[in-house]
Amino acid sequence: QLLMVILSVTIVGARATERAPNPFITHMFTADPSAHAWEDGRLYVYPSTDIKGKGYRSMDGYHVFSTDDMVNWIDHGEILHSRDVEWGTPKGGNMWAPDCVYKDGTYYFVFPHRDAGMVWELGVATSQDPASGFKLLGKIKGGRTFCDPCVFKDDDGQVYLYAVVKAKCYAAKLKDNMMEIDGEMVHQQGVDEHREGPFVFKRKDKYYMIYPDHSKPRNQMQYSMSDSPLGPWEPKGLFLEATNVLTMHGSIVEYKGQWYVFYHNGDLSKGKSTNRSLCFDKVFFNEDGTIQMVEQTRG
Ligand code: FUB
Repeated sequence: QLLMVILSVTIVGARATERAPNPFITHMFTADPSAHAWEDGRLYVYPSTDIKGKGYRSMDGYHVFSTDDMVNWIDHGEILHSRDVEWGTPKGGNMWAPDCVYKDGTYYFVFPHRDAGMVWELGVATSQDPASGFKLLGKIKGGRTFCDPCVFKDDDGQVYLYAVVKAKCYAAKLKDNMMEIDGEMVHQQGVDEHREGPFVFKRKDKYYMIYPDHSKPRNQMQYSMSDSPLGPWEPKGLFLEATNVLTMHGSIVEYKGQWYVFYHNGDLSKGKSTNRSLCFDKVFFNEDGTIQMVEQTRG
């Protein structure tokens, strides 16, 4: 098994620069990046996979990527595929934006996948390793019809689930078993421009929710701040302009003292909205905690 793991790891970038150029994953199409700095000192990114020449319903399988220097990225290979999900649609595909959270020695990978009736369910797979060995645990009770999950762990160990129905964001505590919602998913107030793909992080006792908005023709990234993980949220506006694809989806993480935003663009597909590629850029905060406009780098 060790040999399998070693063989499945691919070095995808190695340059004598301060950072990998955007897009930083170039050997396959990837979207909706959820980035986390785990206890082993590496930065991991959990995106969804776009399939060349195909649409959103064909999105299938999840890879994990990691780095320890923002230059050299490793593709750890596929950690989960629709064929591994016994309650999923027999058509396969329909594996959209995931997230991952580390709790009590286990990595919980949470992903939206359509069931046999083509209804979205939130699945959970677990592993003791951040980038391999994930096994399906089941689906979150009460997670039916929700999509684009975000799982945020607060400093006290409580995990919160955020997810989307009809362009509205809902959230609740997850029980310790990570398979049940504690109470009910509650509509989040103060994220009025929200469209999909919420991501929550904490900085200096403030909670931030970033989310794609309804901007036409291409979504942009806005954010809201709160003193509580379940809001109410105060809208703070735009911090990341649209790229050259219709959707926007991303995450913010601190790694080695620098904050980064991860998102996707269409630079490797001439702007095809269903063939996206991962990018990252530095994020800076003002004294009052608000986020400065991000300078998008290309190439
Ligand atoms: O990638 C498929 C869907 O497009 C995601 O779930 C949305 O957030 C949007 O990026």
